[in-house]
Amino acid sequence: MAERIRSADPVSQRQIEVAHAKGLQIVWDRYDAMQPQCGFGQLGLCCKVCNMGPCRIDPFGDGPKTGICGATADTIAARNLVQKIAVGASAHSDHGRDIAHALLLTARGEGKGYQILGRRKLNALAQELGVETDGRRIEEIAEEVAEILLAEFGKQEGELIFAQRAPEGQKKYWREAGIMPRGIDREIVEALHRTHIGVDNDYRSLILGGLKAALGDGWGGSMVATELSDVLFGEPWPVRAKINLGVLSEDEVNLVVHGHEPTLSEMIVKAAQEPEMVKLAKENGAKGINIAGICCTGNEILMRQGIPMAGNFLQQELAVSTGLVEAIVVDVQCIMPALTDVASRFHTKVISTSPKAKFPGATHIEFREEDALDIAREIVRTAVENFPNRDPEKVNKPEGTMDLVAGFTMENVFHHLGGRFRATYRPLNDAIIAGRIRGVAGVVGCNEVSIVHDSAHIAMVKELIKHDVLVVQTGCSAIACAKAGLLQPEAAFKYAGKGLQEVCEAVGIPPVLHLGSCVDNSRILMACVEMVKEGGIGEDISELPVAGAAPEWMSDKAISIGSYVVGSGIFTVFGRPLRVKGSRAVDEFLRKGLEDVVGATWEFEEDPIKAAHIMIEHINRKREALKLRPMMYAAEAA
Ligand code: SF4
Ligand code: MSK
Repeated sequence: MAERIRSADPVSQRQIEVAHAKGLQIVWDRYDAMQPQCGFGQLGLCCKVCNMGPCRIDPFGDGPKTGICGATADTIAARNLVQKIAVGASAHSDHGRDIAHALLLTARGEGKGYQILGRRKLNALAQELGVETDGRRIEEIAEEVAEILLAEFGKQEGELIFAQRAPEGQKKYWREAGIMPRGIDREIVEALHRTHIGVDNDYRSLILGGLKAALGDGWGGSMVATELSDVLFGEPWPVRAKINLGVLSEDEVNLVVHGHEPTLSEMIVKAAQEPEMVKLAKENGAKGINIAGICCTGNEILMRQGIPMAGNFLQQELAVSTGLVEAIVVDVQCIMPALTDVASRFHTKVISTSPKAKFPGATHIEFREEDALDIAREIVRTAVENFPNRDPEKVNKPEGTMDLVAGFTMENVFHHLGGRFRATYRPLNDAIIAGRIRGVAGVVGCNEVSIVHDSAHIAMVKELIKHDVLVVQTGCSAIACAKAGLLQPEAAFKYAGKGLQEVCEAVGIPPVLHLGSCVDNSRILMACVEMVKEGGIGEDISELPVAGAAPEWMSDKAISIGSYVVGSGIFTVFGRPLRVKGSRAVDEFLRKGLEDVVGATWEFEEDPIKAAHIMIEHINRKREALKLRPMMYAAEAA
């Protein structure tokens, strides 16, 4: 029987067929086996908050309209959503805490192998935080910066320091709605407390509580993660690299890093480059050591070092199914438990490293920042010594890679758009004002198995750039579009509208900019701050001609990101709807009611082309409100 098309990426589609030919059960098969999925769960109407339940509300027939305790569909749907926001915000924020901790140890000389490589960023942060720099060693400055930002997690009162970076208009919205985050952890705990039985039963109040926790992620946990990763590992700079399963090498040791935190992946790259390790690889019959990334830990080392990417979320099992992977090293988030099962069919070792994330069947080599480089060496050695166990009979080398440019940041886009002597967002704002660029869209988020892998990301982004919308990306969405060739300067001539093409050509950038990992969505917030500061296209973020989207989202982190992006005034379209459709009130509050509260709303649209046009219409309305000129090449673009 012919294989169903599961992926828009031909390399992945071929590998799915290879995996099936090998008799492997992978994510698409498990999805099929799970059908039909529970409609109550999909509508957000199943409650398991207390032990009198589970309760489920019947939205259509004569069944119960409240839970046993009397909770309505509105309460249950909102409570479920808030729990998801809290989980997503906690994941990002715990990541941010780990980076701050690694910086603190490094500053104190206790983080073996790390160096403070981002001096410019450190000095800028020191200035912002009021840390004295004159006559002080870089380690002293870094220690104080890390201590101040670590204290943001446990802060009980006041307002988050980085939230002060937002334009006054946004801060006014937050203060008036009572959702200005005080401390990163505090807001997550409070959001969860609200969802306990018999606490917050007003859907509006619940959702605002969720937004407060999410804002603590975007302007707190995630922003700390991004800023301090830049301090510790250096600020990214545009870099060319290769992407897709074809980066796995036939004659080298393939060590795949998967997860999210750069503290480990950076050290693995370092260890793999050491001459003794390369020598060991040769002694074991390999030509060298090939590190490749999956998901965001890959994005981190791609952005800073141009390390190749093997793929995104739905490609993790496919990478193992090549038979080429000596070790897949995982830390936290988005790692399928099924990996160990697929790996057991090959010589591949799954190496878990986080005390927070253990996997039955994996080899656990626990990571500690204090011994980071030694542990990374042990992991690389384990992979290298596994090379002779590779079974050529089981190897299917995937063909196909794509070139991309990654490594854009709020600061260096700034540099690129402004030119060396005009470091300013003026050229971007001017291009928007003049109607060369319609606006800017952030297209981010995961893969989701019910959607043909990567298809929605690629279709949406092509439609946006065709209509002169500059696209910024992070996470698995960036990986999807990179594999389709959209993250290289040449893509402007192939796919972009004429106005965007002119700007890309003048500045030398692709029409789609890779800004990094999931936590680096904070770079998108800061780019919006800079656009407001530069002037002429809105007094606060909610007035800018910008929009956000996550067409293939699936994780709780994506829900937290969507929440803080909407909460920060950016209209956002998700592909499949949030699980709130069982409550018309909650759905309408998210899609309309939030406009008055934070200046932006959500929309849900599964068709990526329709979704792109919803974003374009939104951007057009913002342009009209700002009385900007008509688009220069509107006729051609449309
Ligand atoms: Fe049922 Fe209420 Fe308990 Fe939820 S909190 S499980 S609706 S009794
Ligand atoms: S990895 S959260 S699948 S983007 Fe950041 Fe990708 Fe989504 Fe995980």
